[in-house]
Amino acid sequence: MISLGLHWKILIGMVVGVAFGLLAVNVGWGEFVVDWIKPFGTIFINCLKLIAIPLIVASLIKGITDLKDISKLSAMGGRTIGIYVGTTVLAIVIGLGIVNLVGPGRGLDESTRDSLLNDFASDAGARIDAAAAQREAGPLQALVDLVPDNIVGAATSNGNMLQVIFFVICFGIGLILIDPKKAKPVKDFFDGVNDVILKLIDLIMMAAPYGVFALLAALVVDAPSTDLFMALLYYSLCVLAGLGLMIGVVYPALVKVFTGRSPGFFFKGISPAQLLAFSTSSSAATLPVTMERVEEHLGVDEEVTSFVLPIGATINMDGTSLYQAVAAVFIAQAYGMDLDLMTQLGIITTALAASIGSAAVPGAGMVMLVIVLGQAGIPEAGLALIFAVDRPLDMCRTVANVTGDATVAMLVAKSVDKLGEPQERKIDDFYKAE
Ligand code: DAS
Repeated sequence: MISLGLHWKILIGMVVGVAFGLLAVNVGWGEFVVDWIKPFGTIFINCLKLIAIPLIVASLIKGITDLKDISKLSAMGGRTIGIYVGTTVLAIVIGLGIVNLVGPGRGLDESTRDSLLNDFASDAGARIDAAAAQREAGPLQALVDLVPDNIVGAATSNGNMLQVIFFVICFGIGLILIDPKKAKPVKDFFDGVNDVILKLIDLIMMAAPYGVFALLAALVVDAPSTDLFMALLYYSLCVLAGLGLMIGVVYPALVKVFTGRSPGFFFKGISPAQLLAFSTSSSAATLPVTMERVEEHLGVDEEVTSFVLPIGATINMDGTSLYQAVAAVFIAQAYGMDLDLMTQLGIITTALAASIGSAAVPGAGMVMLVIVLGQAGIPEAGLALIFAVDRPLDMCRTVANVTGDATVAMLVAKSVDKLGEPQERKIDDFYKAE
């Protein structure tokens, strides 16, 4: 009996899911898929999101208390944020280069543009309202939002991981500063919780092939018509080309140059997390697996993964920022607008801020795109033009987001000498058939 690695089992689940979805569409089983199969995909994602917060709390406290020295925390923090901003700005510049070179919006004929605007105006309006609520808040609101006034509320509300991270970092620092004899039982408790959660990840990942089967079968059934794809083909190809450059060239090159690890080693280690990011379109749901893969298969010490990855999942979204830059210029082109250099440079800063503000959940990048449009003077209603193909592009940009986080974790680990050999834990034993 051949024993397939986790990534192969997930890949098979995805392929069979797409095939089954296509079959369902052609034989009229769409409703059956939505009612009886899609729920299992939702349950799978919920299981992953369920353990994300406990994992962040336990691993971050363990990681910080292992540091024993707060100056190392600030050194690691500075490097982490610096590299995150650097890779995000690079992603935006790549996106702007491609969309200006190809000009996909200039080729969009008026009738298609107007029908897209009509067909998706209400959906776009809902996203615009969601973003407008965030935009009204003022320049320092993001900073204010970092500090929760109620940790239970922060931990339970969706996408508020940054507030949990803020509290846990404060708690970990407090733990370092108190009497070690008093701190030890607390630290041991969280060490134990951390191990339990990692074991739960193993168990949940046994269902991954079935979970992604359900997610992709449902996605194919819900997919928009092919003529919409054809109308937005060039726009989609610009986004995919940029994401492909980041995932296939930039990240493996950074890993090779700064850590000496080969692209093959990197992709073998991170691919199950990438496939999960693709299937779930959620960095938050993928985070537990990203942390497990980066630690166990890419050799990054837990002190680094527990700090770098939860923060990365919420504020480092290279794929999203690239998509926002391409989408903004595409919409401007579709309206016949020519954006001058200063406006495009402005897009770099607003896409950086918008990607940091995007929650790690499906569709968040499109909501925050409204901020980029607003700053550049591009009609926000133009969101309707790209609504139809947002979900498949969201799947791809989430893969870039997760891959970028793993890359930065390796670079930061190397810089603080915490990059070792992978300890291929027994997780794969679950999948090795007897
Ligand atoms: N789906 C988001 C994520 O989880 C990215 C996005 O919406 O752009 O990373």
